[in-house]
Parts: sequence; C-alpha cells; structure tokens
Amino acid sequence: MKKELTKQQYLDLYYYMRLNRAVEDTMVKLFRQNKIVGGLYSSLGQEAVSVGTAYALEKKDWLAPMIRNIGALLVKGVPPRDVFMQHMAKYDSPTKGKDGTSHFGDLENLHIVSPISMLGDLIPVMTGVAMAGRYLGQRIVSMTWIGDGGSSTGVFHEGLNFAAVQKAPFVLVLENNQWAYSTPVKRQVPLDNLADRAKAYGIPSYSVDGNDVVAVYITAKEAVERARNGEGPILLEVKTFRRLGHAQHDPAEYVPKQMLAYWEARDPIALYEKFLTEKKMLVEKSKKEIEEKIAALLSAERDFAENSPMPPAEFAAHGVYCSGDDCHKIAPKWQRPMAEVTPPKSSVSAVWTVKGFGSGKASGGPSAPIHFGDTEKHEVSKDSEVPEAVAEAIQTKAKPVAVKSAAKKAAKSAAVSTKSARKVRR
Ligand SMILES: Cc1ncc(C[n+]2csc(CCOP(=O)(O)OP(=O)(O)O)c2C)c(N)n1
Ligand SMILES: [Mg+2]
Repeated sequence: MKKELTKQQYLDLYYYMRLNRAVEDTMVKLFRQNKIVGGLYSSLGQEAVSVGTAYALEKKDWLAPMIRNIGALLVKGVPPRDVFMQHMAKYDSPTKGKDGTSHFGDLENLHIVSPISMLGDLIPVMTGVAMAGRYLGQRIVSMTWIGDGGSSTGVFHEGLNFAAVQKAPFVLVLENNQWAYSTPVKRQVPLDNLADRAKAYGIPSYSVDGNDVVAVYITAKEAVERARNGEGPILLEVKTFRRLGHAQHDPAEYVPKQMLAYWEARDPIALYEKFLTEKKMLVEKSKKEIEEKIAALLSAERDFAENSPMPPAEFAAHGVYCSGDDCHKIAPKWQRPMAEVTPPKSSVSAVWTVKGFGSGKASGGPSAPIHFGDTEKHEVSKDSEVPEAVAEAIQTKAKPVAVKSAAKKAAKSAAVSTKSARKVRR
C-alpha cells in the first residue's frame, strides 16, 4: 500500500481533528448552559482515533460509532448541527428529539448504524452488515469501535469469533484509552497489548499509537483494504488516553496526576501541528484560515440547532411502537430480487467463493443453493437435472485454500513500516 499521503489528505486529517475538538468544545458550553438533555461524553485527546480510522473508509463502507467517535461521524459526513440537535433533543434532530445522546444513524445515505449502548453488541451487528455487503457483491467493509472495558464483554468474544469464522470484511477498532469508567485497564485485563485478543480467533491484529493520526490512518487503511480483499476481520488496537472523566458528571479524581500530565503532553492535535509545520504543510496563515472556517461553520450550525424547536408534547407517543407500513416501510431498500442472487441467475460470482471458508457439504446435494463457497466440489453427471448455470458454478468453484498458508501470507503482507504501527500479530 502507498504509505505517502497527499497534501490534501494530510490537511483533511488536521481539519477533521480540529473540527472534532471544536464540536465537542461547543457541546461542553451548551451543557454548562443546561441545553444538553442527555449525557455528554468526551473524546478529548482521542480525536486521532476516530478521525484516522474513519478516514480510511470509502463512501460506500459502513460504520457504527460508540460514544467517543463523534469525529468518525464528522468524517463520514454528518453535519455538526445534527450532533448538536441530537444532544439537545430538538425536533429537527435525526431522532426528532427522542434521544438526548448519540443514538442515531443514517442507513440510506451515509451508511451509519446507530450506536447500541450495550457494549460489544455492535460487533455481531456490524459483522452482519459486512456479510450482507459481501452477499450483495458490494465489496464494502464495515467498522466499529470498542473500548478496553468493552473488550471484556461476552459479546465482544462471541461477535469476533463469529466474524472470524465467517471471514467477514470487518475492522474492529479497539480504543484502549486506559480506563473503563474508574477501572484502569491493568486491573481488568492481564495483557499488555489488547491486540493479543485476536489470537484467540486466528485473525490478524495491529497495535498502533492512537495519538499519531498518520500512523492510525495508515494502519487503518491497510486493515480496511485487507478486509476488503477477503482476508477476513482485523482487530486494530489503538493506544490512547481518556483525558476527562467518563462523562461530564465525573471529575475523574481517581486518575493519577502524573499519568494525566504525560498524556496531556502528547496531545494528538499539538503533535500533528508540529509535524505539519516541520513538513511545511501548515503555516500560521493557513492555520488561522482553518480556525476561522471551523468557527464560522460551528456558529451557523449552533444557531440552527438552538433555533430548532423542542418536539411537540403529542409527539411523545408517536413512533414508540412500529405499527407497520403506516409507520415506516419495513422492507430494506437495498433488497435485490431473490432470483437475482440465487442460481441459476446469480450475476455476482464473488459470493460463491470465499477463500478459506468452511468445507461442509450442502445438505440438499448438487442442486441446492450454494452459500459462500461452503460446498465441496461435486461431480455433476451429464444426465442429472442440474441446471446448466448451477453445474458451471459448481465446476468452476475455487479449491479451498490451506488455512495455514493463507495465514502466513496474510501475516507477511501485514508488515507495516511506520514507526508507530508497531506489530502485526496473528
Ligand atoms: C454490557 C454493558 N455493560 C456495562 C455498561 C455500562 N457502561 C457504559 S460505558 C462503560 C465503560 C466503558 O469503558 P470502555 O469500554 O473502556 O470505553 P470508554 O468509556 O473508555 O470509551 C460502562 C461500564 C454498558 N453500557 N454495557
Ligand atoms: Mg476505556
């Protein structure tokens, strides 16, 4: 993979990190003015994680953010006003005022699945999204984030195992910010590198400095492209630090002062500004222009949000229970006709062969539908009743790849050369 970014890409990463921080600073002000209805979580000092990982996705790819991933939403194209209005429970917000935090998505345009509060539950959900994309021949990748604490939930392990065994094109970002509420990571996981959790599922992993946005982006890009190319899911641990309490209500007095000071000195935006300045990509004038652009944007977005009405009282009972088509269409918009995605009319060859996946026989014999390459090669006799296209699909199906050699190849191709992207693990 090309390791050098274009100047525009370098500056995009800077812009989105600054925007991420400015959006959250604005929300802190709104919170103190009592205008935020729900909880407010901060990603101060973690901006390089959300921005660097989401920037590695293509437009058609899918993501599902967690509470500290507002930066990822901004990169994907969510306007700041939606983030403000959502937290203020305004009527024009994506959930029309029914939620006071970040539980919103956009399935149709931006390909964002709403966060699920139960930690870890997005892992099997996004695995399903990745599998659906593959089934439809879309070559998409799905991504979600999980914290160090969330990586100890049962569903993290069930979900990752499921993704691994299905070879889903899925990237899981493990955002290790050293704390889960007031529990330090050392007191809940006996591992130095949470990337090692991937070993249990036989999938590749990376461990990267989460305060170095370029390292995060390059590693995430490599992970995304490997997943897209059929190597299966990848776990990407980013090491960073939660600089504020769990949410606004938590003064985080349990965090040792020296530890906080160490990470404050490693602020991802300050580090990146130094890098860009040394590389002569950012001068005082361009920095000022970016600051002014963000200030003007957020002033307009904040005005819009503040002027949006609260939902009418009568609306409280609407949309609580879905009543079918008079509520919303239940059929997914992306559905393709069944005949188009099943033999003999299938036009998407990619769905029939997935390297290294399973070797079980389909129960219905040679004329049964073939799913994800899980049937062995069958001898098809000339006089059987198998339709021609099905017979052809069976005959040309790729031979299963020996898992060992595929694993070796994957590990070899994963050698990331950046200083901060430290190791590839199997
Ligand atoms: C299954 C589950 N258990 C507990 C909680 C309550 N809870 C919400 S956030 C949180 C701490 C999460 O820590 P971590 O995963 O490290 O993420 P961070 O807050 O550091 O970003 C807890 C315990 C939850 N939402 N879901
Ligand atoms: Mg944490």
